[in-house]
Amino acid sequence: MSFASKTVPTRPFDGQKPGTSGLRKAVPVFQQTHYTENFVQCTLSAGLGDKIVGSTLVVGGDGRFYGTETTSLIIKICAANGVGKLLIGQNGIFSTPAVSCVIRKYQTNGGIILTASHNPGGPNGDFGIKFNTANGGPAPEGVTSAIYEGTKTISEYKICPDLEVDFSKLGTQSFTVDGRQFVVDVLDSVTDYVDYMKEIFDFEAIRELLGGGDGQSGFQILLDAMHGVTGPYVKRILCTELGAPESSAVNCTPLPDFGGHHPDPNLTYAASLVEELKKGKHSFGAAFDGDGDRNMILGKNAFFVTPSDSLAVIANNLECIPYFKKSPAKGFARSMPTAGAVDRVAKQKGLQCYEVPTGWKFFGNLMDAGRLSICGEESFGTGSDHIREKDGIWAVLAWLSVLADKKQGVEDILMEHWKKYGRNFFTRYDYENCESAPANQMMKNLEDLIADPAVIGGTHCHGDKTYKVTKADNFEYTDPIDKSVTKKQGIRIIFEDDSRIIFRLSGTGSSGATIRMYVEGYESNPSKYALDAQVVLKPLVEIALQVSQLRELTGRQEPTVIT
Ligand code: VG1
Ligand code: CO
Repeated sequence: MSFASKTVPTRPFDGQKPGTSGLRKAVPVFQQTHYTENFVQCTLSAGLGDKIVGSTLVVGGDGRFYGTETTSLIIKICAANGVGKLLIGQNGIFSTPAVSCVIRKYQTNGGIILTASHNPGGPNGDFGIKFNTANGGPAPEGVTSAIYEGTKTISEYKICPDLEVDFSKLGTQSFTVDGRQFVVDVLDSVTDYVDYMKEIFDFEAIRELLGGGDGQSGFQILLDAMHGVTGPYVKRILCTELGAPESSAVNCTPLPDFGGHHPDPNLTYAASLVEELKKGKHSFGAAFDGDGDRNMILGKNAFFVTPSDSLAVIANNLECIPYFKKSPAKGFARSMPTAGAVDRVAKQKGLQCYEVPTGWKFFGNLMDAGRLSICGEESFGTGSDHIREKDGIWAVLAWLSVLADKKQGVEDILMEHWKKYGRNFFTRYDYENCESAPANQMMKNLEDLIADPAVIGGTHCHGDKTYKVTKADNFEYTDPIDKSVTKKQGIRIIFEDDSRIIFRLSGTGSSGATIRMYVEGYESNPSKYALDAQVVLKPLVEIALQVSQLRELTGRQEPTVIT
């Protein structure tokens, strides 16, 4: 069928600046006339440049409200701009890691992901548009700022208004648009990803751990997809392929509003999983976020594995994953606020460990240059160079591989790990939806504080604990590969014993300001390993609150979420 495109006049909108990963706002913002069209047009123009005509892109999202409407718009705008082919997940569904996998497998020019990750969905919830480049990873700063610049001056976009494509049906559909061929290939959302996981992991070993198909091993697992996109992946991989009983997969139907919850795998928002695990029936539990790139790992009796430790444990046990037998680890990395547990593993193995700003895009350059194999963030993100996104299902398969190999429980593995390396206690306090002015003021005050040379050598006390400042800065990163410099990535105050307090403002929030306060303290006394992080870190938390005047400035006495 033949179609003609047209050019539609538009005007710039405020606030189309992409944050930590893509543009996120409340749904009604995207529903304003031309708002989504503008952003998609600028994404294509800046993201693909002179490669637009004849390019191939992947499109998919986490199934949240407004996803199908946006997918239809993207099809029309891509067709009008001369894109040659779209690979779309059936019904517009792809997890973020699956998009990365498909971009790389079919060597496309990039992809568009429709998600607001772990933020709530629904008519009044959040929505987001994210662009990934040809390496499968989130667009680097250069591309996102070019997109943003475009949104400030856009005066028209191209669209093929009559092109309606049914993306619920698998298979290839061809159209003629302005005399050019335009192809839409609707792919099964899970197949390419599952095939890849089978190459990476020893499915037979995991299958045996889970009871060889009858689920009778005594090793019971519980996976909570939180009504996000991972549901179909969990069912196909863990149940169909690996033999876990159906009862081990809960909340596996993706819902446009995630059942009214935050699809955020932490101790607060995944509380029902925690409660279930506390009953002691399951040996392993995990939850995933809306778009499937985050994971939370729990052991028996809801033993919580902090993501910084999860990363270190996986890095320490790579021998049991066939992928790393074939290509041994090249280096490790973590985001700056992530606790330094993985650094100790890297040191022991004689590998480099990189510290990068928050956001997965910073890992990509190191991976593409062959310097990095395993990386993670304290915010429930773990992954490897198999793709260029963090990957929740991958993390679970990595953990199950370790458990199958070591034949120990999650808690025992952590205890053994701490005995070898010591324990990096970590906690993060989130103050969501604060007023912007006081939050900015707090950051400004902290800037001023660290600019004063007298801060170094100063002491801070709480109870019988005294901490002496040895370093204070606003984290700055020079990319070792392209030498680009990223400034002001978080205020750090580092003490004599390597304890740290860190402050930054979230780049993914969709309204107001979210303050993140990170606290880390290292302990090498084995009698303390089993203690609660909140107890051990209490003095540092109090010092952080005093130094920042967070309570006084924001009026918040308690954080919204503690990790
Ligand atoms: C948060 C996390 C960060 C993560 C980002 C995207 O960013 O802290 O570690 O990379 O979300 O995660 P911020 O700027 O709000 O702190 V997700 O699961 O969007 O893809
Ligand atoms: Co996410």
